[in-house]
Amino acid sequence: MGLAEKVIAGDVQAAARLISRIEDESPDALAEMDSLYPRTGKAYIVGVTGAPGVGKSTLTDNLIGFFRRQNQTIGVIAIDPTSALTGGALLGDRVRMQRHSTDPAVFIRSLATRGWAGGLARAAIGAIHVMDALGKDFILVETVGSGQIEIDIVKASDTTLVVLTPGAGDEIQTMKAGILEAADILVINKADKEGADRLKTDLESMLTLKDPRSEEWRTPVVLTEAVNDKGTQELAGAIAGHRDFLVESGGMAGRKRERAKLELLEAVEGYIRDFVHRLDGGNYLERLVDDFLQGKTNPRRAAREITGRLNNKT
Ligand SMILES: Nc1nc2c(ncn2[C@@H]2O[C@H](COP(=O)(O)OP(=O)(O)OP(=O)(O)O)[C@@H](O)[C@H]2O)c(=O)[nH]1
Ligand SMILES: [Mg+2]
Repeated sequence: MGLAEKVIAGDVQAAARLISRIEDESPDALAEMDSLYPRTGKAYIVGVTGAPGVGKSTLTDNLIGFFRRQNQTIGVIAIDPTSALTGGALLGDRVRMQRHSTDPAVFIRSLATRGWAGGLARAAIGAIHVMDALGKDFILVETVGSGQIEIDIVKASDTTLVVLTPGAGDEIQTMKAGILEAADILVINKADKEGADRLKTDLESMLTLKDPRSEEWRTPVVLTEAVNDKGTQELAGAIAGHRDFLVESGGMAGRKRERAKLELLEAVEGYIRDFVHRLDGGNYLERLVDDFLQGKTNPRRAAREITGRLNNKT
């Protein structure tokens, strides 16, 4: 039996192995994925994003607990785009979600950046598919709010939670830069701290300003106190509400389409990258770089030349 078949049969170890191979960008992993696709599309994907330390992992842990009480099975993917620099692999996340680490219905996996940023998004989407094919009902994807990876993960999710904390004036700035639009649900965690209600009022007025009479989804603002498992039920209720909205409005199809597009583009980029790196045993790329440095070519011309080689497949 291949890894994919084992995953479909519910083999957790095979799933872990397949995700590692996807992370390593191993070609046989991509081949395994081919047989996995027909078995995906059932899981509901929730992205959890926000600045470092706002309580994403604690909230995720609470949501796992809530969904488990409803007999749902859970996959968790924790993404750390900075861990390649720090060398740490989300030790904190592991510790905070340990409560569920022995529950066979919960599958937790962290992913770290190894190469270029696009590779991480690709690995994350691969891991989502594996957990989906494994039969998980919900997949929670935790990512630190920074840059492109976050945006890609937002695109990959059905419901995106953006987590804030009171006293975060600069976070509202970040949101103005676009993350507000990306949030399906805003979570104010650490509601035990001063200023939570004020932040809620501020956010709600910003949201009203955004689209006063819109018939679209109205982003709810949910207060939580994750360390004390408070607000979890409200949060889970908001997720269920958004899911219902997506199903009724037809928005679910749009998200799936967005996800498929992202994945296709990542695959194409990866394919071309690999192709260029392998051309003439790697010499071709080096020659192009030499030519560029010596002013004999430019990136646009080089790109056209590469496309030519791609056409001839030599
Ligand atoms: N006071 C208070 N502290 C909290 C609350 N929720 C989480 N914390 C604490 O905040 C710290 C960070 O929590 P995490 O869940 O690790 O936050 P995170 O967003 O996953 O952090 P990174 O993954 O490092 O970005 C921990 O010390 C938590 O105990 C809360 O509701 N109130
Ligand atoms: Mg965390």
